[in-house]
Amino acid sequence: MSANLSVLAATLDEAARTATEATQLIETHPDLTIEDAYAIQLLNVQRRWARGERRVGYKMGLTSRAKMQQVGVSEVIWGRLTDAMRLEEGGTLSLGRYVHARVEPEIAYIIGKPLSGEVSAAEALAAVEAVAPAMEIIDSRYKNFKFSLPDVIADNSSSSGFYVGAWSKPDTDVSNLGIVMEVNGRAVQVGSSAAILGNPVRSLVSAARLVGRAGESLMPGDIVLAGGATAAHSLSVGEHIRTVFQTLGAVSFTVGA
Ligand code: 0L1
Ligand code: MG
Repeated sequence: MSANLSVLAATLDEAARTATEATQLIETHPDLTIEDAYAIQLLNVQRRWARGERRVGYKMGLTSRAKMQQVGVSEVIWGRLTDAMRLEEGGTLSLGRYVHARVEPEIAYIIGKPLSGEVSAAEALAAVEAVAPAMEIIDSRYKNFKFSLPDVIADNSSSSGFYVGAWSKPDTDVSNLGIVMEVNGRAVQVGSSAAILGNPVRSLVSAARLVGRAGESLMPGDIVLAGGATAAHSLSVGEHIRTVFQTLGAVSFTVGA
C-alpha cells in the first residue's frame, strides 16, 4: 500500500489545484487506513510548502455530533493550514478556485505557548494568546462532497480557506456564544459555539493530543480553527455572507465568480 501513497496524494493535490472533482480513494484502495490517510495529507502539505506556502496552524473537523453522525465516527479529525488558505476578511471569494465550496462558522484560537500531547482544558487555555470569530471554507475534492473517513483525512479534512475576525483577549468566554450566519441579510444558520464538542476548548485539547501523536506541536503564532458550530452552507456567486458571533463581533465576505 505505502508505495502508492504518493500517487494518491498527487491525485488529490491536482484536484485541489485545478478545482476538479476526484474519485474517492477507497473506491480503488478499500484497504486505505487512517494512518495512510494522514500520511497522504502530510505529503500534500509538504508539496504546498515546496511551492512556497507557509504553515500557519491547524483545523479541527467533525467536531459536532451532527457531523460525526454524518460520517459515522466518534473521533475528531484534523488538517493543516497554510498562509495561502487565509482569506481577506470583508473581501471577495473567487468561487471558481474551488470544486464546490461551503462555509461554516468557527472559533479561532491563536497560540501563545507551545502545546502538545495530553493536556487539560486549563493547560490549553493557558497556552492561548487570543480568540476570534472565524469562518472556514471547506471544499471536499470528492464528487458530490461524499467521502469515507480515510478519504476526508487524506484530503486535508476538506480544508481550503478561512477568514478570521478581530482578536479578543484570551480569557474571553467562548464556551456558549450565540452565532447567526446570514446570506444576503437573511439568517440561514443559527447555533452556538457549544456545538463544538460542548465547548471549543475541548477541540483545542484534542488538537494538542492529535498533532502531538503525529510528532507535531501547536506553536506560538499558530491559528487553530476549533470546528464548525452549525451546518455548512453551500456557496453561490453573488452571496454576501456575514456571521455574527455574540461578544466577538462579525466576519463577512462576498462570493464572486
Ligand atoms: O471542518 C469540518 O468539520 C469538515 C471536516 C470534513 C467533513 C466535511 O467536509 O464536511
Ligand atoms: Mg470546519
